[in-house]
Amino acid sequence: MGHDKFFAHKEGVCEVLFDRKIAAKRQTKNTRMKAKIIINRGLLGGLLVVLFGGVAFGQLNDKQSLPYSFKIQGNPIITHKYTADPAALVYKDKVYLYAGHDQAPPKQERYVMHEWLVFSSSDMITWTEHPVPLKPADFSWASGDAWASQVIERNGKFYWYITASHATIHGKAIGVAVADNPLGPFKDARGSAIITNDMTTKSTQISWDDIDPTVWIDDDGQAYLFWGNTQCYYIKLKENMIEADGDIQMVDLPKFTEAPWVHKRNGWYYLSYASEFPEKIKYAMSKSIKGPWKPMGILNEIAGNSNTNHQSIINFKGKDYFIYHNGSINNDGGSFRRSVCIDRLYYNKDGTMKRVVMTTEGLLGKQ
Ligand code: FUB
Repeated sequence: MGHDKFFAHKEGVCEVLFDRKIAAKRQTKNTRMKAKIIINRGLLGGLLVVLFGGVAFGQLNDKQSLPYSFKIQGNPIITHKYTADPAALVYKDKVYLYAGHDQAPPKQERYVMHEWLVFSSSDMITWTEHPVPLKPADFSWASGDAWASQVIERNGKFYWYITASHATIHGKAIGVAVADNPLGPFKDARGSAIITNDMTTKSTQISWDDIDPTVWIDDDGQAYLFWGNTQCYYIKLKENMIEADGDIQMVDLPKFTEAPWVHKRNGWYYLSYASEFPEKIKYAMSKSIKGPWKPMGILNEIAGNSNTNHQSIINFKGKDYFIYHNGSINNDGGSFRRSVCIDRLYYNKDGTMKRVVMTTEGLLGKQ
């Protein structure tokens, strides 16, 4: 699948045709596979397993009163509502998982995302969903679309970099909210977007290239904001974390689609990102946050029943985790009703990352 089709998918009439084709194809494939498994194993009413992901039997309940605690049953980890674009923050002895809420009704093949969600856990097995911490409506300049985001802590404050549609400047934009607590309340830190579409007109004319922010604070205290779609960009942030410092730089990554995520381990910087379409996660490594980045290939294959794939990589209590989304919730899961999953991530001795094995059992499986 080329990028042209991806463009079409994001805006306009072709979007629906293109995605319906994929959805229909996958639906048929999944249905066939499910039937086979049932016949072969005689597991009527039992556990259904599909390639690349689990079919969850959780009770979808979008109106669950909050806070709400639950224990994962494998993958996806959240089954009472659809969640996408996971971004995890390790703070003190907890993981905070921020995600977009996929609210498209069944059969609607488009993103409907009016809010971001937050979940916390001390062991990655039992999670609590907290009251909705942030919505595009909390940004006076935004007109909607709670697309991918990331929260990062600095000096006891929590900065939440978000993607939303801009109300007056055509296209997607990046904003930042701030809070004294990882659970919020968060409020717009600037009253304006930090990056808008009119700032990035050189390498692409698309209006959704300013999405998917990820922030890294380097050892010398300099913070960097990376983002992009089809072109990966970065900019330095001032110490206040809410203003850009200097010009926008471009990162050269092969077949970059979106979803950059930066992390560091043992002196290596890692820039993982969604590539091609449907998306797989690739990554690049560097000895400097400014690059050059050496492409290292695929980290995670196409995630089941979802044409996007969006990752978050963390180390928590000494173990490494790959957090992503797929479209595996039965019956209506798909590219616009996605679900967050977690599997273990492993490194090789030379610092390269082993390809992720997506599992239905997730963290309940053999580790
Ligand atoms: O969820 C909306 C968009 O889809 C995100 O911003 C992208 O990363 C893709 O997952």
